[in-house]
Amino acid sequence: MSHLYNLRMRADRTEHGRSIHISGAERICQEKILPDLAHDLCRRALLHSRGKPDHLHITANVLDAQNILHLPALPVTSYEEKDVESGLARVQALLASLGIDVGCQLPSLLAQAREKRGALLVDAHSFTRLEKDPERGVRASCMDFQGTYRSVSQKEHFLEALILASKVAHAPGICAELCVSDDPDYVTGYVASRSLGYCRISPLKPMGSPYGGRLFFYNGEMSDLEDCVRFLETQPVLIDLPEEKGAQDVLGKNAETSLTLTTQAQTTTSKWAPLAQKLASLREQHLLRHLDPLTSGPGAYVEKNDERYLLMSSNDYLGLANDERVKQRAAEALMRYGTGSGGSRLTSGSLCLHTALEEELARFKHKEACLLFATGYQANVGTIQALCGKDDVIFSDALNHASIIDGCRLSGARIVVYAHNDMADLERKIRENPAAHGLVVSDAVFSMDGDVLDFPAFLEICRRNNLLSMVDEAHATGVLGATGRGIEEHFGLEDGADVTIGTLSKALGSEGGFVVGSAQLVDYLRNSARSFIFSTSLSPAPVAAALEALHILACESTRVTRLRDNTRYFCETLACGKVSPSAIVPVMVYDERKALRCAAWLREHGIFVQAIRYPSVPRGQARLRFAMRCDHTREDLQRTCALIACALGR
Ligand code: WAQ
Ligand code: MG
Repeated sequence: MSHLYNLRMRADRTEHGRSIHISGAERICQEKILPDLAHDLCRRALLHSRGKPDHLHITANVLDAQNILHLPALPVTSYEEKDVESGLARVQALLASLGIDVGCQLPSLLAQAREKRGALLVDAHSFTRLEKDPERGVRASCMDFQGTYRSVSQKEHFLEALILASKVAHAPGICAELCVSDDPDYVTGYVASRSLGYCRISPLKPMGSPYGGRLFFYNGEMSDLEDCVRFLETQPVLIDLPEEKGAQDVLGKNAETSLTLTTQAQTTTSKWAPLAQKLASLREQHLLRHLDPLTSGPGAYVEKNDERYLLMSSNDYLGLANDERVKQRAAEALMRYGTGSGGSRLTSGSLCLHTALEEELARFKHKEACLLFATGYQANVGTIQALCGKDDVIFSDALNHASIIDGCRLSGARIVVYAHNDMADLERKIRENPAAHGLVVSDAVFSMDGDVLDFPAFLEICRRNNLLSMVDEAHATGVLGATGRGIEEHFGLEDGADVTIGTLSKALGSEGGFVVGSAQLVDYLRNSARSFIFSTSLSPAPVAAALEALHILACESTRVTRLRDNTRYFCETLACGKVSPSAIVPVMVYDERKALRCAAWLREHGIFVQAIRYPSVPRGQARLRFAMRCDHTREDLQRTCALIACALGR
């Protein structure tokens, strides 16, 4: 006779003499699938976002099939909140509706629940702790859904949590449960009870935070407490998932949506199903992004509510976005010309300010003419689309910015991607793909790696093959060259690419993009770049700000020198092997989950930096992307380097 087993997996790691929980899971299964299931759970532990375990424990216990309790799954409602604060307010309101008034104690309760293996068991009125072993907490165990086996090597947060919550809600004396995931890249949690059902709430913590926890609220008699714990820990339970959804649906990839779509909030919105499905799938893959708004403008330090952070990931390299003179000039333009330009450049939206800035930019870049765009993205897209068509070939660096890629796609040209900054590969690709008319396009400074294009070789190859050359100086303007003029100055060249893109939104502290080149090129783009023609022109304030920023840059090239000194100091202190030629210093972490953890840890220690992951960089190439500023002090940089070493070594 085939036995029924309760299979459990537990994984942890010892850090500084303390055992850290990585992952735990359990299932109830037939004997014949026990080996496969054990294999799946092992894989899950080894790939977990909390890092590699050094202890992996698998147990399987036979269950008494007669003793199994069948319970229905709780009905599901979803709440998408705008930020963590609203998420926590939702938790409070739901608990209050059950007569559990956590009020201002919520943060402290969640803090106590952190880094526990199990859940806190607390009195629903006084919030006193009731667990026998406060370090371990209480673990709900011995539960699964009623259904057939399928591979589960990725954690299915929703399904597993729903099963656990459905059991817990039926435990004697438990009146509610609160859960926040402890996975750094999963920010959802829930409040559950028999009357409320399973209320999923997102977000309940900032992206990247490794802190989560569970609380079981108890309102039974103290004499019955042991029964409650026994039920939670040992009563075998199989949960019947809602029947009308069909087992396949519930167990398939779209388990999340198929359940949430039937909740009261969403009953009539099936036209949104594809979108909800996409969101659910991003969430499952830990790729859902959240905004992280600051409460101050850019500077060496920034604020988020009452916290202060050293800003180590801003493109405001020269500290001009918050410069008093720049702001003054922008304010004057705003008062004089108003807030919006009210039209595209070719209709009524062209001001003398726009043409003044175009002349200044052309002079600064040693080119004949300039054309402004509303953003750097639009400058790339509009220019490439106007220059190339379906009979042309575009040779594009493998690591070019998304706006270049989108421009290439929109043009309809054949796109040939060459290996990153590999001029031999570029030559080879050109030979293999002869084109009557074509364009070679590259970033000057690559935004995720901080390296600089081999510009002399690039130009020579374009010239020899009679191809248009185009370079995007988004991260080069104000950064490369003694006076910040860019990649030409960096290499000491007299002449540059046929087409040069720049942006006002990085070192120049404003917003907008531009193209510089020959007068003929600019005439042509003015008449054919769709993103130029069909966009409202830049409003007066950012145009005036950029004019002032250019003026300051011309008088204060020490800003550029300081930026470069800071970069050198930072790289040497980090001892990363080489000094970045730009102001971008990637610290490679490789593993996505570890990168998220490092960034979260640095955030807790006052450093604002982003973990860059797929799809911004290839999978397995995750990194912390540091960006220098000229106004960072040596102490700022030294402290950051020391903290990075700690974060990576943890
Ligand atoms: N019993 C009691 N507490 C547990 C158990 C258990 N079997 N397993 C985990 N915990 C505690 C422990 O303190 C963890 O740190 C914390 O709960 C969170 O566990 O989309 O992923 O396994 O609707 O990270 C909820 C939202 C996800 C799902 C829950 O929990 C959704 C989740 P995690
Ligand atoms: Mg977890």
